[in-house]
Amino acid sequence: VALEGFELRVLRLPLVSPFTTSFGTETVREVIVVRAMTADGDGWGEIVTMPAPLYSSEYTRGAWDVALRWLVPALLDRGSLAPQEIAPALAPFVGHRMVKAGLELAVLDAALRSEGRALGEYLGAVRDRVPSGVSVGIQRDPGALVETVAGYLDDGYVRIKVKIKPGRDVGDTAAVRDAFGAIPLQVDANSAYTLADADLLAELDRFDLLLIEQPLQEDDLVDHATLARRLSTPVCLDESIVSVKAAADALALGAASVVNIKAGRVGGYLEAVAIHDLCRDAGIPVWCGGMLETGIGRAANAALAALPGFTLPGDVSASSRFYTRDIVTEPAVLEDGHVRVPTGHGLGIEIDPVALEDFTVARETLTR
Ligand code: OSB
Ligand code: MG
Repeated sequence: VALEGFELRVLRLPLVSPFTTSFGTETVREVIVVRAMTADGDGWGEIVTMPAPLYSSEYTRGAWDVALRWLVPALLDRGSLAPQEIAPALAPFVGHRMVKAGLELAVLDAALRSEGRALGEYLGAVRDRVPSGVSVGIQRDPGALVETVAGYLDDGYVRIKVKIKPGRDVGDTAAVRDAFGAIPLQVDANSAYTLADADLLAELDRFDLLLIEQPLQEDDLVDHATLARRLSTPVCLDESIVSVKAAADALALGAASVVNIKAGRVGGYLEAVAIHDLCRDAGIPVWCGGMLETGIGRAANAALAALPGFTLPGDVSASSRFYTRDIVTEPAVLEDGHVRVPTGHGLGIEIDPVALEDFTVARETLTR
């Protein structure tokens, strides 16, 4: 596609309720929305950084700076690029994968719209809807957690993921298991533990969890392998899987028996497909993670999660899980515990221009 410019906006979308993890609490989703302007029309993407570098080293102000100072100019210098040429064009710049993913998605959307193709079909989707899991933040106490989970089960979510941290792990998990019996249940520690906590984490084995997600640090691959041998609960990696190379290393070491795939974390939807392919060949189940996406990234995640290797329900929830008002005209909804894979051209979404404007707090445009 012939690139004419990129418009970047910082949006602030209020959350329906605070979202607390082991690394912090969010009450507003601050996110960067990308509009790729091409000779064949616009495309939309989303840079899923958070305001502070707590989940990963990336953060919104840094993403904004590196996008406008380096990555967008590099793409505009090239002039015309196919979607699969975006990642190679940006490869000289180290890291900043969420920024690369957001820019690539915007160009992908523009290219596929102009070709009249849907993202799902392009990526290799084999389903028209995907099972929907929900990520539940740390609540005031285990009783409040049970109440919150009950609401999501009522909504129809088919899998519950509970956020844990030291002091809020075994008790919270026990409360949910005791209240709801044999529901599909997993936990996510967001790197809150060390190998010294192995005995404590082994106490979770009695809850028959689908998996424990990212108990240790991003670069603790060997320690994750050691922990995995100690636990009967399958170890799933999120933060550690930053590329197809990192995924291959993790599998070779025995550091993960399940992989969470997030396009933002790995530098784009095309890299995400490569990780899917690697894991599928290795017999490792994968599922689609989330970053509290707006309707833009949420549509793309549904398409990705429809690939054949995504054999576990993902964090692909309805827009209403996080937002009362989204920036797309038809936000993702929960139907019988599933989210539909969009079939319209590109991402299959239309931006609600009024909502987009209402949530915008900063804007910058670069043109050729
Ligand atoms: O670890 O999966 C995570 C949200 C922000 C940062 C990291 C994570 C999460 C979630 C929410 O768990 C997943 C979602 O978008 O539903
Ligand atoms: Mg996670």
